[in-house]
Amino acid sequence: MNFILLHDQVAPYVAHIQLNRPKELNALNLELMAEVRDTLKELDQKDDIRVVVISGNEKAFAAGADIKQMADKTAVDMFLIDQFSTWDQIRKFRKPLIAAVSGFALGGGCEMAMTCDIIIASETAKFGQPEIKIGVMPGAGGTQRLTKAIGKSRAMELVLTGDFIDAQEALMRGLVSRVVPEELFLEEAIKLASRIAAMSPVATRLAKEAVNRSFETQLDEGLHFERKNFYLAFASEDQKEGMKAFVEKRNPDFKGR
Ligand code: DAK
Repeated sequence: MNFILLHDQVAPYVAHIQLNRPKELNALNLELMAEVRDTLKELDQKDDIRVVVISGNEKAFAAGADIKQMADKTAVDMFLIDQFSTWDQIRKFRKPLIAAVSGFALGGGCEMAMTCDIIIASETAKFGQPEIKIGVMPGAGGTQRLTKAIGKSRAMELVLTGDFIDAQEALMRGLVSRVVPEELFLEEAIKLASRIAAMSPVATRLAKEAVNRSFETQLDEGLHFERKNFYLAFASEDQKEGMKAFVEKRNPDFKGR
């Protein structure tokens, strides 16, 4: 791997993917995206990984797709490259995925963070969809996910001006779940991942799917989907173990079955 680093077992059952093009502020070139896609695919299959944290460094989560790589592309080039299937792989990752964001999360970087399940932001995080400034518009879900997260008016303003919002505003508007000191952003994300990794991996996946459904469908369909997954949780050994452990006043020992 050239453009990302994979840190396995940074805590029990937790893997950390670090975007690693620091000189380019982690601009998402095609090669980096392919590495993220392939790594997630592998981690999805590994029984000893239950939660994944994805981060950049203090200065940048990612400053967007690689503009230098895209600059000369035609519409047909973009169509043939079909980056959407790579982005869809991130969306389809079945285990909880936490974005630990410090510094710039712009354009595709903001979209990647929003494609994750939870965003933990450092105080220095800056979010934005500045594509409009380079003559395009968000292409990896930004117009949809940002609007759902922060509301139409502010999302429209950001998408149409390319302005950034800081971590505090992102928190106030519900784009991120927590703001932490810059020096702790990764540690806090890993701590959260560890807490989630201690839960039943069956139940966490089912719950993730159901929450995402609420984001992607109307309430009726979302509730229907939630109910089906709720029933399915009762088919797992982990549900039996979890509830039995509660009754017996001990910690559960989840096996992922
Ligand atoms: N692409 C390529 N290089 C980038 C980059 C980017 N997005 N962002 C920064 N860099 C490079 C700079 O060119 C510079 O390289 P050198 O000149 O040193 O070689 C180096 O990183 C450091 O950047 P700066 O010198 O500019 O650093 P500053 O601190 O002064 O400024 C900045 C930081 C983040 C404000 C600035 O770098 C900036 O405005 N960057 C561009 C932000 C941006 O416009 N992002 C949106 C890009 S468009 C798709 C999916 C997704 C997308 C498209 C299609 N499909 C599924 C089809 C997404 C599109 C986008 O994200």
